[in-house]
Amino acid sequence: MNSENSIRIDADRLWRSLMEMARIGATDKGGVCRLAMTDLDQVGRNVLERWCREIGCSHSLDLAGNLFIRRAGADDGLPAVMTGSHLDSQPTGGRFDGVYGVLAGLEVLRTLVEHGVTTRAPLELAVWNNEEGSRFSPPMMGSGAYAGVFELDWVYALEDADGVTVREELKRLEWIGEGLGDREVDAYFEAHIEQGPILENEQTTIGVVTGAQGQRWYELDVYGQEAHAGPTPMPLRKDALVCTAGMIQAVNRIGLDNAPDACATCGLIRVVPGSRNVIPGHVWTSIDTRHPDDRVLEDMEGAMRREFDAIADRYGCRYDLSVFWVSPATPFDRECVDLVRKGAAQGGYSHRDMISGAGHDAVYMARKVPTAMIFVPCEGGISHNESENADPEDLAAGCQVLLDSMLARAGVA
Ligand code: HGY
Ligand code: MN
Ligand code: MN
Repeated sequence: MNSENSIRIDADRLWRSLMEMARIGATDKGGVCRLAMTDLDQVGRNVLERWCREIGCSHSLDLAGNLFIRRAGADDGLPAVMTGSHLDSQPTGGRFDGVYGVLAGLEVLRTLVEHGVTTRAPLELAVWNNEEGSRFSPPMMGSGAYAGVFELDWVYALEDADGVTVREELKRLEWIGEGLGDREVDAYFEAHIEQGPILENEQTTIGVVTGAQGQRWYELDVYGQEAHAGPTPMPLRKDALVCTAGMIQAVNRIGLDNAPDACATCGLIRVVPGSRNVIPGHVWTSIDTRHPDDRVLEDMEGAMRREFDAIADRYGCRYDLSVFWVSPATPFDRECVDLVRKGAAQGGYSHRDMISGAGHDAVYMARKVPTAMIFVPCEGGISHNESENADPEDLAAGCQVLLDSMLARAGVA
């Protein structure tokens, strides 16, 4: 590709666009908070749409609030080669998670316009709605609706912590477009920071992502008995929070027991009634488990249930463990993965095959069209953290591989 494709992306222009987008929802600690379907999410889209209009691209929305930017191909009737990612962030998110994939896609379009190159097939850049699943769970909501994983009415009824629904927010923002999942797409490539330490530790520039690991998210409700924190003797208590603490330790231990590939995280906890001098009677906790092999995830769930039975008995509590969301381990398309690997090799970038530890919109797009991802390192492997950082040269390398992969797939007129 690179032997044929001599056009190079503009690394400085990519970095400038990333830093300009990072100002929208910027936090004091150098990160961003741009929660899905908030006014700041809209401001980010306004900036992107302005940049896309400047290079003559059109844009449209679908019924799930996903945004699509399109650059016509010489043979515009062909299915599009698509790239994309997300602009929404975690509450204490970083400047690159998701944004990098969107702005690397913009840089590909800007580069082609600048060099007067038209692809044979049209190109599309997708901004998926609510990838993070922080304000409205589950994650990858927009791409999941697009891929038919989530029913649209179910998505519309999802509520945030204040009881606001997705439908209300989409209407307020005027993000309810037309169609869902029916775009003519030939292949999908997504660039993203790795969000883990492998590439940096190995001083490797490009991750050739061959698939994504499986995820199983649960909701754990533990029920004890509310009682006065003063007169209630310790042996007589049914303390739902102490019981939950034991279960959280068990979740962590089960993750460690399935090392090196398993992950297990409790990220959210709600204590009822949440008063200093009342023994908690009910505790709700989120559990996020991940592994490249779905069978191991099943085994981890069995181990959790066995350990929770014993812990609940010990503390005189009862519990309910419900499966909230499952994303099976997803292999990416061999041909598309080969294009990424070839792009990295021809660009002279060090590269290695790897599995994605995080979920991405590409996981759902892989259910619809041939899909692959391009990873670049991030500092210390840290992400979902305001200190998230990446090297401009690595970001440019990933963007160049994205350009070369898309050109190879879409052809040049
Ligand atoms: O949770 C994930 O893997 C993604 O960052 N939403
Ligand atoms: Mn992301
Ligand atoms: Mn993320």
